[in-house]
Amino acid sequence: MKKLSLVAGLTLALFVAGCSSDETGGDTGTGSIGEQLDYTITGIDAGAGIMAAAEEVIEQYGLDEYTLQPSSDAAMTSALDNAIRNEEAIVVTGWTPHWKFAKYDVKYLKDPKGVFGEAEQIHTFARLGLDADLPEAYEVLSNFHWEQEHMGAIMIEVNEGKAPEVAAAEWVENNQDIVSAWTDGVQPVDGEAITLSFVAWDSEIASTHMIGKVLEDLGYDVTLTPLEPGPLWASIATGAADAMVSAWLPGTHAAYLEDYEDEIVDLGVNLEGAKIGLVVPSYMDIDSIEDLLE
Ligand code: PBE
Repeated sequence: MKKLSLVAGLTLALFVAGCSSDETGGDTGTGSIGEQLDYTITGIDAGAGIMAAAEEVIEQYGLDEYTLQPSSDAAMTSALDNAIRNEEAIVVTGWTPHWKFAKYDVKYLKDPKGVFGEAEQIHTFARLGLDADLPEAYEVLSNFHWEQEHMGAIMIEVNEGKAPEVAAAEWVENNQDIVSAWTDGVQPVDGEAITLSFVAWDSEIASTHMIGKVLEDLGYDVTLTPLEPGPLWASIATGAADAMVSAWLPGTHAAYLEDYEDEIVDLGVNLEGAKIGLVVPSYMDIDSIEDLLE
């Protein structure tokens, strides 16, 4: 039975692949890669680290004719969705973990000059004095460390339409073995207020709602505040927010860290092996950022 369905699945896959190349082959357009792309890189919010990195890529690879179009995570993924439906050329600023790699057949363009850097880690940062003011939260936030697949599981649920607080709560409930490693031995609290700031990137929506729920279960009155990237870092430095779990280092947010280093506390890495780059649908016949010059 298993074997049969595998064969059927393969046949279907071949059939679909066959159809699409017959019917839509050439829809990626004629002309140079640049022309097909309208010399546009679809970006996200202007203050995101990946936008600064992509501007650097344009400069270092001599992609002078290209424009980096700012938008948002939501607008970028909807442009990607639209292009893939029509099998058109598109290049976006992309990162991992992100549900787009589960949902679509997309690939990173190679970055031989290494402008986007190697693997990134996501760090947790707190405001000065949080350890004294909210020691239980400080401990949980310091302990917080999870895997890409965990963040990915919440992201996919949210992408499929679940409210972030619901997807996060379900994940926390179903993964008490992981959560308890962060909360073991930490005393419950009695309604103290804590504010976590974040940016509405899908990855950070998932992580912030998840850790917010963990703190709520411990007894905190949790407020989640969405901000732009600059204000996110400033909120921790000024103490307007207590903590954030959205700092991509060593590369993506290096400039923000440099600005605020002395006014914030690094509670360590909460996720490893993150990555940023330029992402295209796999049907595009290019492999490297250099191919954008073709
Ligand atoms: N990101 C997701 C962010 C960090 C998290 C890659 C879009 C950025 O570029 O700043």
